[in-house]
Amino acid sequence: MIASGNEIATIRHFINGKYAGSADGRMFDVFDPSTGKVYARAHEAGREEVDAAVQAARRALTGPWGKLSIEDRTRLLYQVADGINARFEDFLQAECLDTGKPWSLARQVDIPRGAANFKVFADIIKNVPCESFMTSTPDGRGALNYAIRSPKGVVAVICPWNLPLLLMTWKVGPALACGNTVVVKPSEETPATAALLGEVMNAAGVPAGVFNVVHGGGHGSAGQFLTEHPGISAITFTGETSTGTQIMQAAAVGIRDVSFELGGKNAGLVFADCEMDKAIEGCLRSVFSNCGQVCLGTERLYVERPVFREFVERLKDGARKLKPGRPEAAETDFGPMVSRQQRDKVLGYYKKAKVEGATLVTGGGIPEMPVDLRDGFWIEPTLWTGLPESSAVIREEIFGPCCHIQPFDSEAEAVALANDTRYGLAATIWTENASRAHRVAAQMETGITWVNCWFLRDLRTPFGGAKQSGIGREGGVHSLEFYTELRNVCVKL
Ligand code: NAD
Ligand code: 6OD
Repeated sequence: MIASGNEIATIRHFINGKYAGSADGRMFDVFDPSTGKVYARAHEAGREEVDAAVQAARRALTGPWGKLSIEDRTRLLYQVADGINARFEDFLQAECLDTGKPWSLARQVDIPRGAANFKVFADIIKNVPCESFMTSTPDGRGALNYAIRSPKGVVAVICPWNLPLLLMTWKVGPALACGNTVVVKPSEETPATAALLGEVMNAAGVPAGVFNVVHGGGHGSAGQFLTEHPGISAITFTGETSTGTQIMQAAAVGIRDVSFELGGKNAGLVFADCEMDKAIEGCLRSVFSNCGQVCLGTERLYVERPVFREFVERLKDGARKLKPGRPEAAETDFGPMVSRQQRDKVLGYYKKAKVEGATLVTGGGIPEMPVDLRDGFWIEPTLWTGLPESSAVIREEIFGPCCHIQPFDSEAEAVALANDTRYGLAATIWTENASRAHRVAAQMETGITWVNCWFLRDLRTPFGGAKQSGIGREGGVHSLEFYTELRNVCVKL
């Protein structure tokens, strides 16, 4: 897969159990965001490679994979999870080369979740009950109705760059557990771990064609070709809301089902009765983890006025202590942005905040880095106060390590401010008043609300976005709703 040459590695598609290049030889550069240097070149799929992957996936549905019992299928998924763990260091290196994220973060979050996503859904599918009804009939003998789940077919899995392995396997795990086959299109920024997963699938004995990967971009490239392919039965997508609109249009042709996890502009509400140490620690994570490139991250903080000054000072101190540096260094806890383009976008918001009259609490630019990291896509963690709610910085998803902090005077005002957005992905509430916590949580127009924590995940729970942050829910049995076709059988007795 990543065939190391002298310097630059090569990343190939994984189709029908084999690594392959593109017929027309088209390739694109893959950057190490910490140095800004090209570290690999990936083959770019045209319609031909996408078609080969979809055809392989379609054939695999009726091959040995389709004939496996649930026990045998889930055993294979356990072997995939074990295979990821066995090659933990390879996945760690690949993920951190692609994203620049600190090894400490990927070691704790991304790679373990990559394995867990297979085990959890293997367990869930084994234990899912079957719905049944006894129905009365005029002859008094009745009928038995029962529902059975069958795979949807070939699922297209289209992924973003921020948590590449975690978010890909979060879809591939349940899709395979339900008996589907998949064609994955990882982000063009971060193709490495998807490609590496092919080796693990082969080693685990997953039949050829069940898991396929094609590389390339979105519009006018592999992403678009995949979503338009008539052999695709359903599309699961994580990414920007505007991309979701395009994919939904493609899915409309042939009436294919979609599951979308999209953008967010998540609010954090800090009440004066919070435990301040806990709130500061949690908000530092929710604003700055993964260099702010987490869809669930907080970009708007509303703080009750009596503790506003203290909160801003302490969050500033915490932000200033974050250490950018080499991803592998033990002391590094702050990585670069994924690409120059993404950094330029975020720096654009830093400029806008200045023009709109924000008070800069900390950051606002590019940090000084050692010579070998100077061309990396580094950016300063940034906090502002003083902007009106109409500001672009408060209304639009930035997806960077920055947050605006605003005081509030009443619970009702805090709820109204949090909900005043077209997005509805996540909210966090910091309070030690349990009644307030439940009351406010119930009013959040979001798919997930965390109280006194952030990104604490139980994979059995429903996950997804309200409003323009998504369509559908995945997680636990909710994933089965998307990845299976529920069919009813009615037997006259
Ligand atoms: P993006 O929408 O630009 O790209 C995501 C994927 O879609 C990439 O693989 C890309 O190549 C592909 N793509 C782009 N245009 C396409 C098209 N027309 N047809 C088919 N595929 C296409 O998103 P991104 O920049 O990679 O990721 C950042 C965004 O993802 C942010 O908005 C963030 O909030 C969102 N996100 C959401 C969640 C969630 O769980 N809700 C999780 C992570 C990221
Ligand atoms: O934890 C998950 O399952 C999940 N989908 C996280 C999304 C993070 C967004 O950046």
